[in-house]
Order: sequence, then C-alpha cells, then structure tokens
Amino acid sequence: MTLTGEGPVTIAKLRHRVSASIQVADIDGDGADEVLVAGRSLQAFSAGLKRKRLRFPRGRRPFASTPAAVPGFGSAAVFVGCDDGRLYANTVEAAARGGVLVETGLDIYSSPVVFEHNGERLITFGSDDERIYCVRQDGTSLEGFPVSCGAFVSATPAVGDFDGDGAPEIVVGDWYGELHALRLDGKELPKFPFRLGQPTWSSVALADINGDGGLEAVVADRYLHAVSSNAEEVAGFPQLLGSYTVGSPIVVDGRGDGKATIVVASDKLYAVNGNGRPIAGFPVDLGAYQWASPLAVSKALSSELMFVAAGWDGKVWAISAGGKREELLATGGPIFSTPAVVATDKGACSLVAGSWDGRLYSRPLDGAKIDGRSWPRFSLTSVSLAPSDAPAWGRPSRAPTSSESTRAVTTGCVGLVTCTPR
Ligand SMILES: [Ca+2]
Ligand SMILES: [Ca+2]
Ligand SMILES: [Ca+2]
Repeated sequence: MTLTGEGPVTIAKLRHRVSASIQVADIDGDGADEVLVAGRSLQAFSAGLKRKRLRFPRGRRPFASTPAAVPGFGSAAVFVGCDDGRLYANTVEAAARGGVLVETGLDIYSSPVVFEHNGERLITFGSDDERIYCVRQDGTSLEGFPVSCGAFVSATPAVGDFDGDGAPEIVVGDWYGELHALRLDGKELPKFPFRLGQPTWSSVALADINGDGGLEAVVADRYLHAVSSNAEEVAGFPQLLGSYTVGSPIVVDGRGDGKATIVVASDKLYAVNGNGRPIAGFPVDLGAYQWASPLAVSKALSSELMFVAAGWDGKVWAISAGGKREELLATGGPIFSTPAVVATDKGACSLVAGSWDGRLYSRPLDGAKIDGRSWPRFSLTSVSLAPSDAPAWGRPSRAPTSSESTRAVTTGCVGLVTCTPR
C-alpha cells in the first residue's frame, strides 16, 4: 500500500498569491478542521476546498505571515501578521480596535506563536521594525518587550525552555545574523545573542538532537546550525548547505528509532542525524530550490515518517524516510509556503498546497486517514514544556513546576501529522 497514490485534484481560485503557509484548525468549533489561507485576506476552506465563512478583519496590505489559530469553545482565536505592520486578530480585545491587536509600523512576516505561561495567554512574533514582541491577549507588551535587535525579524520565534531552568525562552534569529534567546523579562540568556553570521529568515526548531538532555536551537542560513543554550555549536555543526536557506528545519523521529532526524529544504532536501551526518538516501534533489519548510507525515502502519516538500517549480513531493521521491502535485506557479495535511469529512486525509499562481490545491493522500483528533501535531518551531506533549528527544531534562507551566498553544509554520490506514 502506498500512502500517496493517485487522486483527483481540487482547485480553488484565490486571486492572490499564497506566501503564508497553510494552517489547519477548527475555526468554527464544529469538530471538523478547516484550512486557513492567508493572502490578500484570510480565508477558510473545508478539506475539499469548499469555501467557509470566516469573519476576519482585512489588512491594508497582504498577509504574508502564517496565521496562528487557537481552538476554543465555539470559534477559534486567530492571529496573523500583515505587511501593513499590524498584528490582526478576531478576538474581543482586537475587535475594539478594528481587529488590530498590535501596531509595529513595518511588515510582520514573522508568524505569531501563541503560548500559555502561568495561566496567561501570550503571543510572540517579530517585525521588520527590528523588534521582537511578546504581548498579552489584550495587546499590551510584557515588561522588557518589545526587544530591539537592529535588524528585520522575519522568522517565527520558537518558545521553549532552552536552558532547562523551568522558564521559557523566545528563540529567534534576525537579519543581522544573530540568534536571540530571550527570557520573558526581555533579557538574553548569557552569551546571547549568538552570532550565526548570515541573515536569518529560517525559524528555529528547539530539540535535543544529540540526546545529552539539553535542547539545541536548530536553524538554517547558508549553514545548518545547532546551537546549545551555552551558545556553542554542538559537535557536527554547522553544516554547509548547497545554497542560502529560507525554510525552517524540522526535527523529527524520522525512522522510529527514537533518534532525531533534522530535515531542511534548500537547494535539495537534506536530512541529517543529531551528529550532522546525512541520513542514507539524502540529500534528495527535487530539481528546484525550496523555500517552503518541509512537512512530516506519519506513514500508515509504520513508525517511519514521510516528508512533504515543495519548490520554486510549483511541484509538491512526498519523500520517504529512505529518500525516495514521488510527485504529489504540479501547480502553475512557484511555491514558497508549506502545504498542510487535513482530515476530510470521509475520514481520509488530504494534502492542501497554496501556490503563487493564485490557486489552492487539494488532493487525497490515499490509503490513509487522520486518526480523529488524537494524532500528535506539534509545532516544529517550538517545543512544548509539558513533558507529556514533548517528543522524547525534545523533552526537557527538568519538568516545569506547575506555577511555571508553559504550553505551546499553536503550531508555527509546520506540523507533524499522523495518518492511519483506511
Ligand atoms: Ca470547523
Ligand atoms: Ca529557560
Ligand atoms: Ca542536546
């Protein structure tokens, strides 16, 4: 049984390019996930690309930021950055200000990450106004924020207990090539910012890639970096990549052996282990540069994952853990954003991809279905502090105390989706 196979392709016309990654969330609380697509406006679709009603404010310019959706009772809270320099939301607090939660003045390409800390919902993101923000639900900044770093912040922050002291840090790179690790008082961890050396567009994945109990910040530019909380590259890193890299690395248990696999899309699709050594069969040449971050999907009846990658040539590929590729979609324009996998109403799952040809594409992933809501989907740009949620190789060495409990509420740009056989 193949996970992918043939299937009819459904297309929705959007009349705008899709630059933000596709997000999946139950935005209307009916128990079925919707596909959220940001562009000239924020739109919602079913898995079969039927348009669904979504009340969301319009920005003055396009939304290039990937939306963050926090499911709740009834409709989800949705946050998204806009090229007009504002963070928009459909929350009560934002509604009082025309849907604007925060005004930064310059583009917000960075995707907001929503997390809970000590029972309070917090939202962190970066802006081209050269600052890193961390705000409350009402849009007010935490003391010490926003933090000025003197360069664009286009990446999505990762939130996790980087140094293992029980309290979360916000870890994000900037266009000056510095990696920041900010405590929630806005102060950097000792020895940070860490000099990566090149403009950083890629978002950080926080994970313990080498099994030493401490998290690494895995991030790409011309190199694939893995930086410890002591501000040192770990053994085997940095690794030179074939081109400058825009997409974000993902860290997964790629072969079901409990060991980290780092996957990053660049001139080729690279997969390396926690020591930086290539996984057999990688890198995989997909014939085009990739700016979209890869997506990991669990294969049916197997502990192995497959990866989904999309390129400048408009094609979407499935790549097995052994590096075999299969074309899933050919769209009419370049793809710069990560596709998503969403459950259909028939219990199967579909791949949804947005393209710069102004269209949204959906096709079934045959022989698989999403297992209700119990399948794990976690942010690969942030690691939850809740030990039960954290992947084994990303589990912090010290569990947070209840008073310091932090929970990643939304995913960043990419996710991990488990599929089970039909
Ligand atoms: Ca729904
Ligand atoms: Ca910490
Ligand atoms: Ca480690």
